[in-house]
Amino acid sequence: MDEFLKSCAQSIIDGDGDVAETLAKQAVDDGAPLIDVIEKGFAAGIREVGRLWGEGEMFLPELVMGAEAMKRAMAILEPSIAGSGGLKEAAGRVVIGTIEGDIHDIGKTLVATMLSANGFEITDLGADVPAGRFVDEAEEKRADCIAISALLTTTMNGQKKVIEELENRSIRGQVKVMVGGAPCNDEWAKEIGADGYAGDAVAAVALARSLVD
Ligand code: B12
Repeated sequence: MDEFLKSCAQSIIDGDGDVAETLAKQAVDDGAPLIDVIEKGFAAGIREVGRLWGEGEMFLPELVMGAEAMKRAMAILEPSIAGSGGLKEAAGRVVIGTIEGDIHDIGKTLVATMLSANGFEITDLGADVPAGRFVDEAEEKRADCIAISALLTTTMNGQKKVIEELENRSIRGQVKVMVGGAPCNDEWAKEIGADGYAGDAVAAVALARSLVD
């Protein structure tokens, strides 16, 4: 399994979408633990790509190729995770998206998929979503929880704007807010008055359950 996970990571580092897709199909066919395949395989690869890029050892086209390979693998893995059912208890309605100005959607989509696989009803607004739109949709869908992803230090402040918008409309008490994404942490969640932070998709499910309960 370790070798397999390493190959998954390497396919992303190489930006090789064909290999990533083949490995993802193999994981599904073999009944491999798909969350591990994503977190310890493909996502480890994209994080390494980010590290190499941050250190100037990779250029933007290679970063984009890595992200595209990742998306191709995810397109195969996600339907199988969503179809796996998971535990259906404590479901609630969640409106999720990546905040305005931020196009990173891989982690957000993974969180949405995991929540859905665990019985939550998901409205996925995609990426680059204005603060007001999160609140509009939460009101319309009578959501229990708004989940906001931010991957950039320049966009994370938008998470705070969503909470301010809820306060402006006097509905802050009716909907929980959870935040996530690489620059976020527990302290940030506290600082902006969010109800919780989770560092990965598995923790996000546990957090959503506890907030909705
Ligand atoms: C892939 C990637 C891209 C891809 C995005 C493709 C896509 N469709 O998503 C592309 C190439 C397009 C890209 C563009 C840019 N990127 Co980029 N990118 C990354 C990279 C390498 C990986 C992100 C990723 O997908 N990780 C894998 C997923 C599975 O992990 P995740 O996103 O962290 O999500 C998990 C958790 O955080 C959590 N989570 C996520 N969201 C949520 C939400 C909730 C509610 C909860 C509870 C949990 C949760 O659960 C997820 C699953 O486990 C990161 C590096 C890194 N280490 O994060 C840089 C990174 C985020 N990018 C960065 C930058 C600077 C950019 C650009 C500005 C580059 C440029 N100069 O153009 C642009 C931004 C454009 C924009 N306006 O958004 C910087 C941000 C630096 C900073 N401090 O702000 C990073 C950190 C790279 C670096 N080391 O410098 N990027």
